[in-house]
Amino acid sequence: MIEALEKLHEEAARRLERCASEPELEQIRIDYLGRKGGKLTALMRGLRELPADERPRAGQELNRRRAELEDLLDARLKGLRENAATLADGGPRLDVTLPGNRPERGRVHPLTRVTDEIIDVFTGMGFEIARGPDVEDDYHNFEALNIPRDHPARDMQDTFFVSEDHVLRTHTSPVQIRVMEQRRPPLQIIAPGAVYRHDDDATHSPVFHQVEGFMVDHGITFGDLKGVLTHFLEQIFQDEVRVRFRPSFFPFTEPSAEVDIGCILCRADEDSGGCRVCRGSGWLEILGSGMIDPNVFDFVGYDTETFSGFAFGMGVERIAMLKYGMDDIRMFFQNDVRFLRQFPP
Ligand code: 2NM
Repeated sequence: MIEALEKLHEEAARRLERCASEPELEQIRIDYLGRKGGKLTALMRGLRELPADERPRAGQELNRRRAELEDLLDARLKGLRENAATLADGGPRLDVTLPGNRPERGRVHPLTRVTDEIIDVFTGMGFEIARGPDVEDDYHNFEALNIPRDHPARDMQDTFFVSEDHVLRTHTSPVQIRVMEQRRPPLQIIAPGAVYRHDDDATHSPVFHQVEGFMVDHGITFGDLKGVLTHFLEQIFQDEVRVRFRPSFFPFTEPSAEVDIGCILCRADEDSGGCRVCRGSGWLEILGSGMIDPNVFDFVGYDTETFSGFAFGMGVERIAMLKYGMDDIRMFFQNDVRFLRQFPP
């Protein structure tokens, strides 16, 4: 009797586990607890045939099992109804106590970082930021910068022409011309932005970025140029950097100087011979600069007896490549996340 009860219970529990609908559940209830054909009910009836001394214990056990089965049936019914309600409601609810999916933080592009650092140093010295069009007319890109139509300097820049007399600006100097046309000294301006040259290899991109700047007032000298640019380089490349001014030529400045820093890889050791960054010279060319040519002042209508000024220009990619030890400019524009992820957020 007890054994038969055990078997019945196991059988009923297994069926309940697999049961997936209310009608199925009702059938299980009938099969075990039904008044007529219920298997447990049949065992209850069999009690009478048991010897009188076994009856109380068997009866107790039967009642216990019956109650247990009723509980199981009720619990399963509740579960089935909850599932049905959840599905009818459009699926499982969002568990707001679960930890969220943390979105990956974006990063500032290395060229933007370096541009921002350059801008910060100059605004710290009182410079303003100016911007201008990427498509320039011949006058602002060349003519007013003392680069006349047949001047050989126009061959130095491989220009993208948009039309007969419009070009993609080859430098940001035309922005300075536009500022000088509209305003009077004292002026301290930098012009950051994209520039375009027909050139494409590991160290030249057809689109790259410059920061150019100038300062014009009464009595600005080459000493001012040296002071401002030395401070700038010390800020960007850390204090111990060595700075060297070397005579050069630009059509828009006279005199002109290129500015070098001691090599940041071999630390300006001129005897080191084979450093891959400075190619053994111990020096890296960073800036072009000079005193603004009086011809440029004539174009914008400044009195060359009253005002003087200096100007300078630099390539953002070149500075970023030196800072981050890169040898291919194209990395900046491929947007490969393996490259971009190396710069901290
Ligand atoms: C350079 C080097 C030297 C420059 C000159 C001017 C302007 F408009 F004021 F004349 N802007 N930038 C300049 C001077 C740029 O880049 C290598």
